[in-house]
Amino acid sequence: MSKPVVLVTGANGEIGRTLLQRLHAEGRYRVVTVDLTPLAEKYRSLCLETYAGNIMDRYLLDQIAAHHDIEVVFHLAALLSTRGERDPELAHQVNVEGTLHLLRMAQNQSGRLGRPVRFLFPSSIAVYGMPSIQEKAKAGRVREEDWNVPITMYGCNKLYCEHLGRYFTRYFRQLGALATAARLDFRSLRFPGLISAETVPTGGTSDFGPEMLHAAARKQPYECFVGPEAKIPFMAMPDAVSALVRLLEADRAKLTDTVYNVSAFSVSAAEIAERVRASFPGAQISFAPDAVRSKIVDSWPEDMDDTRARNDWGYAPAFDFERAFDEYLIPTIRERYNSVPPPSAGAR
Ligand code: AKB
Repeated sequence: MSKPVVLVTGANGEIGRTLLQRLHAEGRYRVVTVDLTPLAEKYRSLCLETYAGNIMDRYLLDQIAAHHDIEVVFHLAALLSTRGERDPELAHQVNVEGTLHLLRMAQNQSGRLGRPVRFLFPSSIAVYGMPSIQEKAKAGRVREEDWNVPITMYGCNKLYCEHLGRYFTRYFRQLGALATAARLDFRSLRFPGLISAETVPTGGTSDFGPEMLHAAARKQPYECFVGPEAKIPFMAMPDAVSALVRLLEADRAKLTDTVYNVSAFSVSAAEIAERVRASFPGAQISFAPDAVRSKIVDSWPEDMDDTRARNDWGYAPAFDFERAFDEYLIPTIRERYNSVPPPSAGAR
């Protein structure tokens, strides 16, 4: 019996690279990727096939589906929140129309297979819109149905695609002959800011966390674009990939919804800076808040209530703030940059 085929879009991105390594290590799937940029050789060798192309190209997606019996889609390709504010129209095209093309392809594939293609979709904390710092502090850990009033094009895109996925899963062509055909199985996670030791994100507004850490490892000064008090939830990248794979494997009958909050640790920019300085003494970290990017981060909740994910499919992050730095970020980044900071009483 040949292993099922998984399609990963945006495979060259932050989540994509870590996911490819995880799927390869687990060895249960054959992986096909599509990304705007050719996959780096290190990752290409982990895949059955790699395609360089645009998810807006329906012909390419149909060709990929014609050559590979895809049973799972991890749709990671997206323009993130800051990049999306610089070109909202393009963000809509990629984030919404591109996603619709993938959903259409997965729906057609479900019909061909006679069973649902599982469609994993990373949504985001960006779907929330807290009206003020005071409300944000008062609300604390928000539930999935609270404050769904995003202030960015990216947040609007992610929220709408959550609803698109629910529609394809439960109601697609409910009036037509396809009403009883196999529909796809959409499963979505609302991620907080993600911090990877391997890569630095681009185009996001939660990027201040990883940017600060990687700049210190490279012994470069870092000017943080939000204020020290800016606070949102974060997650170590290995936990993000573990959550995606765990949700993929979850029993559909136990899932009470198609969208889940997942969180790990809620920290301020000042707390990240303090922790980075403890590991990289002499790190030059300053704060020069950008008014718009600060407003975006302030509109995101301090934390997300992930009780439903824990109850329905056993979500449990391995890394809290301290463990993320002590056991994953600092050791991996030091190895990556070969940057061993000078011995200091403050170093950990
Ligand atoms: C962004 O900053 O846009 C993303 C996100 C929070 O989804 N990292």
